Amino acid sequence: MKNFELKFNAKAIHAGSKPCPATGAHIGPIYRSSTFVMDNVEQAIRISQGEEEGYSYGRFGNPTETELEEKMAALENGENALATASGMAAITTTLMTFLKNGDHLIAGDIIYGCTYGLIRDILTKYGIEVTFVDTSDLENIKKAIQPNTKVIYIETPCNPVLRIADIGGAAEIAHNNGASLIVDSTFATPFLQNPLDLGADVVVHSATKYLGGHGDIVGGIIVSSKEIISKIRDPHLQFFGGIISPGDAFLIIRGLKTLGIRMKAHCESAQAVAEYLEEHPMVEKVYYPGLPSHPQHELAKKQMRGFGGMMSFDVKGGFEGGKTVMNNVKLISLATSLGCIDSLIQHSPSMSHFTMSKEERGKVGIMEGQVRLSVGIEEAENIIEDLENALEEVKKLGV
Ligand code: LCS
Repeated sequence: MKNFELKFNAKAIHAGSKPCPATGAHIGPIYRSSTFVMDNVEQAIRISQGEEEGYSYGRFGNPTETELEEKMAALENGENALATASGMAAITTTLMTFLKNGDHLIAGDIIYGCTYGLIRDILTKYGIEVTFVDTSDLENIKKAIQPNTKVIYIETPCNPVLRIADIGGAAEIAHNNGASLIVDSTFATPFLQNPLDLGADVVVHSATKYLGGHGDIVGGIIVSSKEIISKIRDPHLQFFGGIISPGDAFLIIRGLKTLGIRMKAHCESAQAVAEYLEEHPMVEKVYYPGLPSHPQHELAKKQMRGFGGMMSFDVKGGFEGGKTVMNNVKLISLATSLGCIDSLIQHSPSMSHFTMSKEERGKVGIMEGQVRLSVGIEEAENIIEDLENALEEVKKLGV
């Protein structure tokens, strides 16, 4: 029989998943168990010393978690993966594995607000030096390199203004200077980009978003080489303890099986919505990598296989204009988070980026009235009709 290479959906459905070995149940069970029974003490010793593969305690690993990790490793073309309690657990555990007192970290100046807060307030407390730069220009990264730079951390596309960083270029700078590149690829998902293929050392995701896809779990994933994952798992995740629950791992596994078809629908609707908004007289600016007006549109075309479901836009009338849109949509929910099957709208300064001060946000162009839209898989016509009605209310403000 000839071997064949699995395409994205086939991988998402089959990688890591198998029927229950005990009962033959088609869908593997959720292994709800905090500990695992040993045959004898000799086996307990072999497992604890890594001489035998096996499960011993829930915080060290669980078969449902393994199924998720194998699936994500396959989708990101990584050797191994590690599932965590949240995207933030994935990020903190990875950064704490790579960095120690006296090291220097270069991070994007526009990234998810809690990641920004973690780096600015917590890592610096442990003697880690930090430089925030606009990572959409490789020159800024080059200029920030110091002899003690150990990590370059980028988010691409970035939250909330969808700036794109050149993953291959950033990896080259990192590796020429003895540093590692960590990429938060939450907005892209493995359907649209594979950072490890472009040279990144580690890719992290908030699985709460597109990977789960249905807004019913909080989780995170780290994908990398076997060696790096094993360092992050043992001892860092084992000691920090931010593991995923088996029930949440199961829902992410289920979500991943339809990631490909969902992402296609997100991309298609988002492109139509972005084009509509860009033409609207009450909208000042649209931030979406699928628009030729986006400053890194060409890079996005090269590095990604589509432009995703996320966008931000500035409404005429500043805060009043943006607020009027967010308070008048009906189909779209006013809620933070993103990547759900249903469309969500939010006020970035007060919701996803509350940890940044007004001055910090102002410096990097997160406008006070800015609206972020996570375009769901509803038909674009309906999303546009909802926005049209809300934008009519902005016209009435006379701005
Ligand atoms: N990375 C990115 C790019 C994110 O957008 C988020 C959360 C995280 C990491 C953290 O993941 P979590 O721990 O929440 O699973 N972004 C959110 C947002 O924009 N609104 O609410 C959460």
